[in-house]
Amino acid sequence: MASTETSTHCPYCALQCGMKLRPVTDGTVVEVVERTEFPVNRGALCGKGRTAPAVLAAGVRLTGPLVRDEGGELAPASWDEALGRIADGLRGTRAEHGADAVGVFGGGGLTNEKAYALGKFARVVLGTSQIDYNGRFCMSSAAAAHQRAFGLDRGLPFPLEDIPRTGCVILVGSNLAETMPPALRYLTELKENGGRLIVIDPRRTRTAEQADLHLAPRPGTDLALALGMLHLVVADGRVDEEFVHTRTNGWDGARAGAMAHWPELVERLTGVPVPQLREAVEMFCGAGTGMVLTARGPEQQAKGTDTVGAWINFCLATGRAGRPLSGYGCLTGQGNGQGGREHGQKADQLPGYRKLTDPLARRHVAGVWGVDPDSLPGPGRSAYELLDALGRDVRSLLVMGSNPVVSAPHAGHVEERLRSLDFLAVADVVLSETAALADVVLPVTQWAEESGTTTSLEGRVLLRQRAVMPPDGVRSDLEVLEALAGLLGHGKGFPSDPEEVFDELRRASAGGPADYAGITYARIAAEDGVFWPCPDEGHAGTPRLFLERFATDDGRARFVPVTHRAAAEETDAEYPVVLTTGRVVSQYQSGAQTRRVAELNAAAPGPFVELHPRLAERIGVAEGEAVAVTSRRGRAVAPARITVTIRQDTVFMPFHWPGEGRANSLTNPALDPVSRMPEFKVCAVRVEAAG
Ligand SMILES: Nc1nc2c(c(=O)[nH]1)N[C@H]1C(S)=C(S)[C@@H](COP(=O)(O)OP(=O)(O)OC[C@H]3O[C@@H](n4cnc5c(=O)[nH]c(N)nc54)[C@H](O)[C@@H]3O)O[C@H]1N2
Ligand SMILES: Nc1nc2c(c(=O)[nH]1)N[C@H]1C(S)=C(S)[C@@H](COP(=O)(O)OP(=O)(O)OC[C@H]3O[C@@H](n4cnc5c(=O)[nH]c(N)nc54)[C@H](O)[C@@H]3O)O[C@H]1N2
Ligand code: SF4
Ligand SMILES: [Mo]
Repeated sequence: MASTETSTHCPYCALQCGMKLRPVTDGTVVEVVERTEFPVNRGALCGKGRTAPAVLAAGVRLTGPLVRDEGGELAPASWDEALGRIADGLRGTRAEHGADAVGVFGGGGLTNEKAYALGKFARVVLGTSQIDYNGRFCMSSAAAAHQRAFGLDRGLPFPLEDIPRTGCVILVGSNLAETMPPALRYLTELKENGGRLIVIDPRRTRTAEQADLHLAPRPGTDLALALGMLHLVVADGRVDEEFVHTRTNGWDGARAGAMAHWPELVERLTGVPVPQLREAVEMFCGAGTGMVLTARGPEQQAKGTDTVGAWINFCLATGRAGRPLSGYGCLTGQGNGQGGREHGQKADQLPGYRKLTDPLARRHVAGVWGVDPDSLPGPGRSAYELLDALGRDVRSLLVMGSNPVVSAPHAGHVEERLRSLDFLAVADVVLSETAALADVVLPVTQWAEESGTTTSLEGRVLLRQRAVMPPDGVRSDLEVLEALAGLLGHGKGFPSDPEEVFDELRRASAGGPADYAGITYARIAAEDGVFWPCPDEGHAGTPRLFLERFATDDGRARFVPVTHRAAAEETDAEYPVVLTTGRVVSQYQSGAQTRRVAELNAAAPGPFVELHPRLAERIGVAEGEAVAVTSRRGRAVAPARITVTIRQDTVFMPFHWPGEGRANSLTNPALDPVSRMPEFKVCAVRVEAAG
């Protein structure tokens, strides 16, 4: 039956595991079949990928538009009525309050084609500067640090297959074993090859259990930790002077920053003993090659950009960058987290990773779009700032691919802002908590029902292919944008065929930092994906960046001088415990999709508060009893999960659930000054027995 199997990729995370889909007739729409020949995951999938078809079922997903009726209830409506209401809503706001009173909120799960079309729709049809997306909450700090140091942002500058062949990996705040299970193989192979693994995480996670050395800093102190390790590199004479001299600029400033962070101070700030710091430096520098990989732990902090910058400084000083089997990389998170930040749904950006403020970039993209460069708006607000402005400066909002009621920081406030809008439209595959607040909900097609490209954490552009026809009553995001553009006076320029959109994206990206000009659907299918930049069809693509030169004007990497600073909110007598947040293996993000899958709910049925036995004893709770967690912004209650694998001064909550156990009722929306990333990973709380 091979002819009926379609090769595609998982709808969830940035690993973008390859899979095949086979139509079935027993009520389920398709079943997942192993795609062993795809090199990244070789057929392996986590439970989320394996069960993804469950969300295609009619009883689970949206199958027709909903419009809020006079009684205030969401009721079934025709597509004409729903689209007409949206066009009226957006047009009305624009007429009354100006173009910038209309906002757009996108998602890093959207395909490249959708992200591109959404950015173009905002700038050309709505004429608004107010567009941003949930990727701002994801890897924006690493992206900003990449740009600063290397002149280019591609999460991993090398393919995953290089990891097992390096000498030592430092994994900072990544729980790969739960967030990208099939990728754990790369770390297992590293160790089989004699390589060493250091994991830095305040919790002894399933990932940390694999490590040769686990450092458990207090949340929010990674910047001090990285500086302390660089201090030891200098003090021990381990700087790669030759590399620093020939391939970098700015070492003196970075060196001075590190020298101010002597190990004893770092021990006091982080709680990591000096001997462990030394051991880590010796392990890393003792191996001939090495990589530092960060994920959300160090990045989702109000100093995330500087923290990643400190790790990049560490790599540059030790000569572990821009060379084979060495380098700094960020493990991007969402399905199209990489591509989603390249093609224009970000507030300051045009396709091809061009800058909205660059006159040449504006002229090029305006040329492809057939508009006057001066008609393109300037940069808008970042994601949290946009959500915070709702109901005030921004009065109508279109959401495509995000569920901020659950996933945004200070979510109680964000929910209130969403409710205060004059008009809210949400395109989603399910009735998410955000969609439930909308005036109009549009049901859209899902990954198995449409084609499109995503760019994985490796910078590998991949093709998802349609395996089944969508149910009647459901339209694709591209069809939605085409129809809305038409109603708003732009009958041309918004094709709904993904390949046609991709061909335009290729032209718009041509010559830009993320150049897709040479990538075609046919090539991707034939070659297991193509790594950007790929400027022409004769170009092989670029799996490895920076080996000869960095992407700066003079080809040299830039050290950035950084110094440690406190978290935006430190603990005190009233809020004496640190809260950090993150993920569990069986739920995805806001849970909008995975909370609708029985097998996943059985494995991860609800929120919890992870805490150390000493803390549990102090507040008088036993395993499974309700714990109330209170911050300056709100309160959440969830059962205790008591474990010695977490620091005594820290509690952890996953953020996948709405309602009483919503972790984001508590989190602090303090923003990084460069990336505008909120501080999801550290705030001060009080914990008590709730019984
Ligand atoms: N199962 C599952 N997989 C996913 C997702 C999902 O929702 N569920 N989401 C995808 C997406 S979009 C993303 S962004 C990735 C995220 O992937 P990860 O970054 O691996 O996930 P997190 O659980 O957010 O955070 C990782 C670790 O950071 C640690 N941490 C907390 N605070 C700190 C700190 O201050 N410093 C350090 N060093 N570590 C800290 C936490 O204890 C946690 O173990 O996962 C992707 N994969
Ligand atoms: N406390 C805390 N909060 C966090 C984090 C954390 O670590 N701690 N992590 C942050 C991170 S890294 C991220 S990435 C965000 C993610 O947070 P969200 O943006 O809420 O992510 P999802 O749950 O993936 O939301 C995607 C929504 O779009 C829908 N959807 C899926 N595919 C499509 C599509 O193709 N088209 C359309 N129109 N809709 C689609 C889904 O059903 C879902 O409702 O959460 C952030 N929030
Ligand atoms: S690891 Fe990520 S891409 Fe792979 S199956 Fe799981 S969710 Fe899907
Ligand atoms: Mo993410």
